[in-house]
Amino acid sequence: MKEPRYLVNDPYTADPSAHVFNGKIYIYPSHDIESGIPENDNGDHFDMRDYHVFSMESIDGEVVDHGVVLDVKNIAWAGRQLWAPDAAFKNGKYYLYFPLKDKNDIFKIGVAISDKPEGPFIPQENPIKGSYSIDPAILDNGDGKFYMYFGGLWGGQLQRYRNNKAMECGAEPADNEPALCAKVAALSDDMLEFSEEPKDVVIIDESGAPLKAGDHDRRYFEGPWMHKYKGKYYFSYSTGNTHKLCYAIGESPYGPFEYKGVILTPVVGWTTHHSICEFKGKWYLFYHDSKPSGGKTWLRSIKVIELNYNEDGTINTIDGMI
Ligand code: FUB
Repeated sequence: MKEPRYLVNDPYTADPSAHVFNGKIYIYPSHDIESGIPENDNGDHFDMRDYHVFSMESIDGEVVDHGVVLDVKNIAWAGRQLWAPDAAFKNGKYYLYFPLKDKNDIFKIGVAISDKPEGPFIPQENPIKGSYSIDPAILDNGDGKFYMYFGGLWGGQLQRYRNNKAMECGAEPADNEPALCAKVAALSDDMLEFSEEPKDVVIIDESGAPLKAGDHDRRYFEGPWMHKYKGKYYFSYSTGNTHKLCYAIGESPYGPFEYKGVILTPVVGWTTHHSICEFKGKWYLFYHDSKPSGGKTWLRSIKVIELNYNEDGTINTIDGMI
């Protein structure tokens, strides 16, 4: 697969989290809509209200839309904006994790449960205790343990927190200070809470120093993903205002992770958000761009392309414009 494939033409979709369940690929994306809200750095124009789930039996096969699987009006604690979700499977149940602003306009992370990968999903009454910011991504570590990676700057509100506590007035650190980090927390056995305080996902450079806040080409912004390849932990993410997908490699779910390079160069659109998934012996990058909507940053379309590794475990960079 040399060329990317757009997966869904209608509705607009973004932030595709792909997993293989029961031998099929399931995709859990955001559902973009035309909200009419002007574009701003707070992301108010991303005013999404529900989720669809999509599945496919082969990478070039039919993409099935399973319809609305969770609606904001059925979430008791909801304020607004259902952003990028992810899903996990454990002991016969499927869990959908989603960021949503509460009634005070503060992003928290919720969880909803289903017996089937395609939903529908029933939300819990309250968000996960101690959760904040956006973009949950779940690692099934294969040893019975599951970890959530999360966090996103600016509209995702991560800059408002230090040491898991909200601050009066949050901003990114000065350019020469360590960058803010994504967070990671192990999940409880029932998958419904954190079993520990979230920890920093530290990305270091080749000298072992944490990336600096001013290093906009490499520092973490949003959209975390974790996958394992040949026993190593690959943490990948968006650099936000420099519009790249980058990756860093570590020895454990907690890192630290050494910066290794760019997976995807900028796409048409502002946001870049992805997942990485192995299916039938090949690796794939799921991502989105705004080409089909003519560049409207809030109306995105999900795509897939094959991902290739080199012998040394580095990833070949993909051109975001193809
Ligand atoms: O889709 C809304 C937000 O845009 C996501 O949560 C971010 O990762 C960015 O893609």
